[in-house]
Order: sequence, then C-alpha cells, then structure tokens
Amino acid sequence: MTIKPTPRLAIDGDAVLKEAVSRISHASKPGTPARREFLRRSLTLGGLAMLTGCSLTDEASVDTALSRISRINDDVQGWLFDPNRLAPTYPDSMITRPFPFNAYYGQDQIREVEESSFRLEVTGMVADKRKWSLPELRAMPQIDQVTRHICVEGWSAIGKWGGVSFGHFLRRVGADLSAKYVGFKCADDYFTSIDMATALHSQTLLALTYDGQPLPPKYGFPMKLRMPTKLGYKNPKHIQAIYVTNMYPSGYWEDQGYNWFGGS
Ligand SMILES: Nc1nc2c(c(=O)[nH]1)N[C@H]1C(S)=C(S)[C@@H](COP(=O)(O)O)O[C@H]1N2
Ligand SMILES: [Mo]
Repeated sequence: MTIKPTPRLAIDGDAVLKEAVSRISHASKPGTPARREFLRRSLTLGGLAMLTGCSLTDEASVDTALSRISRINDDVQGWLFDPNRLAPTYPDSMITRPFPFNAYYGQDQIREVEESSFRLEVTGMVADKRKWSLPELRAMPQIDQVTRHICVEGWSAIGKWGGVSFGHFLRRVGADLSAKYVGFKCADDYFTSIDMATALHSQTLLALTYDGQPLPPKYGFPMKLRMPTKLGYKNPKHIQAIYVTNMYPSGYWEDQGYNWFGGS
C-alpha cells in the first residue's frame, strides 16, 4: 500500500527535510562529534524535533531522529523519482584518469574474487534461482555508459562502465517487478539495497567492465551495480548475491545514518 503525502508535507516538510538530509549527507562521517552537533542544532532550529517526535537531548534520541528523518525523506524522494529522467552522459574524452578508488577500507585490503569458481546468487522473489557464471553474464546483451559518480565524501568523477541492463537481467530471472526492494550482498561484507523503480531505470547497469576491460578488483570485480541516478555508496562493488524482497534490506552506510534512497 502506498500512502500519498498530505499537501502540507509535500510543500513544507519536503523542502525542510530535503535540505536537512542533503546537509546531513554532506556533513562529516556518521558518528563524529561535529556531525552530531550539526544535527542537534539544525534539527532543533528547523522544528524537526517536533516532526520526528524525538527530544534530541541524548545520543540515542539523535540517532532515532536521524533514522526517522531519513525514512520520511526516502518516501518523499520515492514519490518524486521520475523513472524516465536520464542522468547526463559524457564523451570518452571527459573520463577522469585515474578514476578514484573508495571503500570502507584502504587499497591494501581490496578483495580478490576468483573468476572460475565465481557464481552470482539470485534469491528471494524471483522465478529462476539458478546461479550465474561470468561467461553466462557476458553472453547477455552488453551496454556501455560514460556517467558521473558522486561520492558524499566530497568528490565526483566520470567513468565508463559496461555490462547488462539490470532491468533486462531482472526480467530474465523472472523477478517479481512489483516487489519493493532489490538487495545486494558483496564479497567484502558490504551490503546495500535499492528501490525497484531505480532497479528498472534504463541507465541502471550490472557492470562487468570498466573502460572496456574486465572490472579490475579495485573497482569491484567481478561486478558492480552502476546507477548514475544514485550516490556512490548506493553502487555496490564485488556483488556476490542479489535478492528481491518486500522486507526493508538496509545497507552498510545507511545503517550509520546515510539516507537510504540516496539519489534522484
Ligand atoms: N562492496 C563495496 N561496494 C562499495 C563500497 C565498499 O566499501 N564496498 N563503497 C561505496 C562508496 S562510498 C563509493 S564512493 C564507491 C567507490 O567506487 P570506486 O572505488 O569504483 O570509485 O563504491 C561504493 N560501493
Ligand atoms: Mo562514497
């Protein structure tokens, strides 16, 4: 069941919450004192304490308020998401070289996944739960895209990813396209999840290559989900398992306060 926003929330709450969450996303890492102080002040000033019903007097209530605001904002963003709007694409000459690496660990701990034994798991609300080898995925129709990756840590870069249209893949495995979420489990224990509308967006790619070469380990071998409509942390690298579900699957950074929708 979808609950439509009341006109009041759509006008007032929407603007206030979007502003707050975008500032939150651009503030320092979750849990740092500066970020908490910012939250405490801005939430009180903006009357957001009242909106969330949290007192914001201690760490626990700040956490609760943050997660409530994030969920309200997810709903608003979901309503605003336009499945037909495309993210900008760029000429090859604008590719950022070298493309940056980022993960919740350093370059010395990049996960090496073995190609020959690798099988992608597909579970949950799908008709065909068969595992996929890399050659099988490479045999599907491939698309190339040059798009901008935006990380909330304050950098962005243009890269070229190639692979299978994720909507095509979901239809191929007989996914229930009316399900709410698609979740991802990664070889480095990272995890994240997205809404079905974004999963089916025409630019959402199950990427197998970077700049025409098999995805190198640092960019997420054997595959990553590349979405130019979403922030960097929503784009999982080293995907091991994909599942379709109606139960909110959360994510690594999302659990630490990053906005779940994380996109446009
Ligand atoms: N498996 C996995 N995927 C991940 C991450 C991670 O730590 N592990 N970090 C995310 C973040 S915050 C960013 S900005 C991008 C970085 O991708 P890149 O190394 O290709 O630039 O990967 C995203 N996907
Ligand atoms: Mo990021």
